[in-house]
Amino acid sequence: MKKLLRYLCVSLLVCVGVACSKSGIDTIPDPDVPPVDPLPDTLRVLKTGLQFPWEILWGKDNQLWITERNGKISRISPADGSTSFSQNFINVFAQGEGGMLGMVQHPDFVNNGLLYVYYNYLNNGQYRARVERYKFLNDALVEPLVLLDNIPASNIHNGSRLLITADNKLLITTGDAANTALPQLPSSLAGKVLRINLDGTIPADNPIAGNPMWSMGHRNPQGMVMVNNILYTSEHGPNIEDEINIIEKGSNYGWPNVNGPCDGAELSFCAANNIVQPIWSSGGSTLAYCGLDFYHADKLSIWKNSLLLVTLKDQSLRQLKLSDDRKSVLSSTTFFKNQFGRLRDLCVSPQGRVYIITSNGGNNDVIVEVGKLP
Ligand SMILES: [Ca+2]
Ligand SMILES: [Ca+2]
Repeated sequence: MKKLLRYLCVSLLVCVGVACSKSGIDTIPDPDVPPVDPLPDTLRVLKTGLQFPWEILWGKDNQLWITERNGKISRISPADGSTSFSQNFINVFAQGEGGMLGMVQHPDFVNNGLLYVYYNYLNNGQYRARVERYKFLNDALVEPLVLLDNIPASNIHNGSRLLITADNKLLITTGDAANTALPQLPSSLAGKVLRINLDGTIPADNPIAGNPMWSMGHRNPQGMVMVNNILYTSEHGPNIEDEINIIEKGSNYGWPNVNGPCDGAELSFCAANNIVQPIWSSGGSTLAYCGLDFYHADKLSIWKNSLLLVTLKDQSLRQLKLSDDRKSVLSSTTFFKNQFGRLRDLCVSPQGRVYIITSNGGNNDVIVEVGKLP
């Protein structure tokens, strides 16, 4: 009798918590199917107590995955903000703006558990970065495999967003690592968008044989998103002209000789080196452009067909409305100005909710869930 009562109680609880199937017990969600969206349409702080989170992504398992710069990777429930997995990596050396940074999951993560990270470490006392693959197995990230090593790093300008394309190439942004001589050198891994295969080999159709370089002349790109084969990056300018770029194979984006649009003394260098200019820039000041994503859901309908960009210094989210061909930005609208402090990154759920991470420090960083616009 006791057993039966307990069964009835559990069944009732399960039925109250989620939409019940007819049998009343078949409630384990299939990870391949995005769950129905049972959450109210609110703007809320989903999670508190984080320390400089750097990456947030919507996992293939319909959970939120984040990195924190001090060397931590965590999985967080989008329903209630609880942490269901967390692992610290002692091989990460956090210093200045460096540490555990970019992360992306393999498209088939649910079946193969493969996950790629970009982090800083010490190589014989030299500050460096690497791209490493892990396997998520029995609730642990195991079997590390270094795919790209010895990338120049510094206290500042480490780039380091990761993205996997539809044709299974891994794209990596790198900053100039505080050395402006490097972005214009094809032989250096710094100040580039890099492109490698998922096993770390170099694709045969890269611009230069045997070189992971895909594009050059970047200062500090900390946002990257691909939409229907158009690759966008966001990039920090020095004291003016943060940039949004469309990245084309083998192209030069100008840094340090050119900042923002080609003008004044830059014109001759631009003409001689076929510099690609940004499709959007911040003009005469910097906002500190950071995480970048694309929004096309019905939920927050005024954001449809827009790039969403978060900023650190300006402490805001910028909606960059795209043209129909998505090759240019039509307008910029500011949201959440000074509401949550510095904003590092964001992701979009299949239901059209937006999740933003802050970068304020003091173990006081949060995940904000946007299910409704102000
Ligand atoms: Ca540029
Ligand atoms: Ca310029």
